[in-house]
Amino acid sequence: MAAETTTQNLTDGFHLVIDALKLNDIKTIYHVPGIPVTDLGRLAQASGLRVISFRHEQNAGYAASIAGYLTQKPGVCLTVSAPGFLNGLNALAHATTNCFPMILISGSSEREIVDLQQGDYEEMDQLAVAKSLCKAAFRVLHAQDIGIGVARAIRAACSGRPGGVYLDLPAKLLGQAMDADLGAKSLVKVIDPAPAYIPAPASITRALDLLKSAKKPLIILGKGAAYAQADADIKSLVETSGIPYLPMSMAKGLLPDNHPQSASAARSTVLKEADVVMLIGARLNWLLSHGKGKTWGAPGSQKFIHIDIDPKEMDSNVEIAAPVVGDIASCVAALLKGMGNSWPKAPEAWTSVVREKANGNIAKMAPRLQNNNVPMDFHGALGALKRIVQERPDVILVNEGANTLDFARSIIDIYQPRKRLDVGTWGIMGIGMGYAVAAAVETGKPVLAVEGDSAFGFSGMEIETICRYKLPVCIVVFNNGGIYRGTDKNPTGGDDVAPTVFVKDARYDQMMAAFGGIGVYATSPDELSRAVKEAIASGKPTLVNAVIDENAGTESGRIGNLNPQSVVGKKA
Ligand code: ADP
Ligand code: TPW
Ligand code: MG
Repeated sequence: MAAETTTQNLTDGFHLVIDALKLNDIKTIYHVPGIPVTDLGRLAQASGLRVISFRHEQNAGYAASIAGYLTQKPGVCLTVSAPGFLNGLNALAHATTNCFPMILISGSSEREIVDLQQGDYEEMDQLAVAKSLCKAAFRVLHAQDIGIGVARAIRAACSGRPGGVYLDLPAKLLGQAMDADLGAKSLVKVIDPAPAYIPAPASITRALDLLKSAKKPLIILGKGAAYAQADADIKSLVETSGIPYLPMSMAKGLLPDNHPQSASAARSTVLKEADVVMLIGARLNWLLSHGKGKTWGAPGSQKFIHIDIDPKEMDSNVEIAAPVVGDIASCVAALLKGMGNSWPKAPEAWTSVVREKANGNIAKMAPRLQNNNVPMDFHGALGALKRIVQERPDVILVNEGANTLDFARSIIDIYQPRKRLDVGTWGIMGIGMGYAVAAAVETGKPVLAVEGDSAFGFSGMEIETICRYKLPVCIVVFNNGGIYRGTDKNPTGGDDVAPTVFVKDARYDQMMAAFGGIGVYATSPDELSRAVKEAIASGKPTLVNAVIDENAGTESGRIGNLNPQSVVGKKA
């Protein structure tokens, strides 16, 4: 009897971690089980958290990272020690680079043994390894500190520029007991995890003065703007100003891509000719050619307004004439207020040039998107998918590959915010299935994952996860038999195929069938279209193997120029 009473009044590390997450409104854990966190996953599920169990931690981590982007709450990934931790670490670094809030929680071995390097099971000084790859890293040693540890992790992930946070939980901590009442009192509910960061009024005036002086203004929207969820105000800013805007890849859909002010189809013209460029949640990194060079106008001919929450981002690549440091919702609201009711529209002489250029390019492209060639080319296949997304703008598009990525980005219009998820700042392969799982889990919306055959291979095993959780995900593998193309030859004439080439006529659809999903083999845009429409309507896990002409792609898609060239031998 006495023993029972004692047990009832105790809690332990396992329960405190779960209670701390729940107290802070975390609903889902992306996970791979094993020592020492198997019971943590089980108990989390028993307590009502949704635990999505993956086949590889990298995919669980990518899922957590994009859950953070979609919800503004840290996505949580839970892994085992050393190897599981390292598998998850890639995604943690990715979250940090892309400014997504995420927490990687890994179990770890005993400190006493790790620190003396005595060879524990999966021994590694994980905290030390994680530190340089994330925004913050913490370790909790005592059960009574779990509440504070989780609170610090949440604050670090969400506040300021969002990013990845590592939380190290040694095995011994999880089993540590403490008084249940004291345990409950030790938990911390994080109040206002992402405090508003109000821009200085002078910075708003400076920005508006510069904007008003512009003859050829341009707005560039980045994924920070999409993350900020200030959708109505951003739309209003663009429309009130009448300024042409360019969405970065994941900012597509903040305003519908068929918006008359969209300059996507006139990208090279606007980047070269604009005289004032207002960046909203977009960095002047490689994706924007660092704001200089031949993509842009002559040095000194362009002035920049930069809206970002991180003051260190200002002047990172070029001089910023009007830095506006603050959170995007507050900054855009302040700009709108400053513009008032009689703000002059951007000069018609400029906007009409941009519109004509864009319309001309769109018209040029249109017939190619209608072709029904067999084998399919990128335009025929993507034309079919474009028409489907037009009918179903609620679909979330996940996209990776080289040609498959670049063509899909420019061909498939997006109509709603945060409906396009892709390779992000690093241009990485492998986000596909993790993103697809999290997008379905977090939003309940249908997901369409458009994947190069190489890209798909990085996370393809998670189609079992998609089938297991019966998620409304339709994957289209653009199967051109290799990386960029399926046609490279081994110049030595040896038995090995070229490094970029895969098995001919591979049947990715049969992989899906192996797990009880629907596999479809499609050779024409019509067949592709039928299969994807059915998948979206039914919500059943589906994989369409879309046979693409193996000659159709180009080296590295649109970024072939970044490949270094050998000065000695020419490529075969
Ligand atoms: P893209 O790749 O779309 O160009 P980036 O990832 O380069 O976008 O830039 C996103 C930027 O948005 C980062 O510099 C980040 O600091 C900023 N950011 C993210 N969230 C917010 C926010 N809520 N308010 C202001 N800036 C933000
Ligand atoms: C983690 C390098 C960039 S694009 C790509 C690779 C391997 C695959 C392109 O082939 P795919 O697309 O997907 O079949 P397509 O349509 O052109 O044929 N490892 C990581 N990230 C990157 N970016 C690479 C390797 C790469
Ligand atoms: Mg390919």
